[in-house]
Amino acid sequence: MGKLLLILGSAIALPSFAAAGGDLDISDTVGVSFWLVTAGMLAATVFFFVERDQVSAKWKTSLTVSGLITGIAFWHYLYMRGVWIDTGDTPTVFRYIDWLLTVPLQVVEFYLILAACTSVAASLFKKLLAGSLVMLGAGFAGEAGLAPVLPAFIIGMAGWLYMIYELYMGEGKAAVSTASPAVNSAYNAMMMIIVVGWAIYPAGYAAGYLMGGEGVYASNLNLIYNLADFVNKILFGLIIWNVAVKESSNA
Ligand SMILES: *C/C=C(C)/C=C/C=C(C)/C=C/C1=C(C)CCCC1(C)C
Repeated sequence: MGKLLLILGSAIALPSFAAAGGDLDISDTVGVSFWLVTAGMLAATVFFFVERDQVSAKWKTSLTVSGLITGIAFWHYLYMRGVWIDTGDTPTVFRYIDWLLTVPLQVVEFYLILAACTSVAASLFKKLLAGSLVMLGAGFAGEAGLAPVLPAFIIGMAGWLYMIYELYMGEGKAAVSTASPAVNSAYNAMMMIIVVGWAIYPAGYAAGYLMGGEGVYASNLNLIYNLADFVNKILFGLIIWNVAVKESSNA
């Protein structure tokens, strides 16, 4: 374990030097937020992997997935903050590559929470995955200038709302009705994340692209996306960790 972390640490240290450009300006709020979230992602990654030892077997995979999510995000944040600080541009492609990897992993996480208590059909996983790909594909098309921003937004929203529908009304709801209180609190946390936490992303898109005129409000966009990543990757992982520790000490 110790060796593993050392290897991981040295591998990820490389781009942190490569990506660091000029100094961070104190008035660059967005740059500061990139920096804070980068550090938070690293800390969270180490934390989730180390804490695997504290929880019972069925929760270990959840913590592994949480650590992978923050680890992948850490890697991308090293580059994204470099792009922002050096050029002031929005790192759209890095951002979406990160989401393309981490959003399906969050869907895996949702699925694992449900699977911890009951047998959930694999079809639920496929539906959630499909919804998330529509959401991200449309969002990317809008942000990269491949499609007009408003229609892309509406299609992306439809993908997201479909996922909420499946979890609330569809198979997800049925799956938790007989679960333990701890699994229920993990399920409720998960619903909070996908409904409230994820809502920060379309709010960021709207504040960036839908404020009228041709302008793109890059500061709004990046600041809100960074906040959203902090909430959805780090806080969500901590909620799962908390439930896992409680469940494990009761067992
Ligand atoms: C770790 C990264 C996560 C959890 C990213 C989540 C991203 C979203 C929930 C994005 C949602 C969007 C819409 C609902 C509408 C179209 C624009 C998006 C892609 C920002």
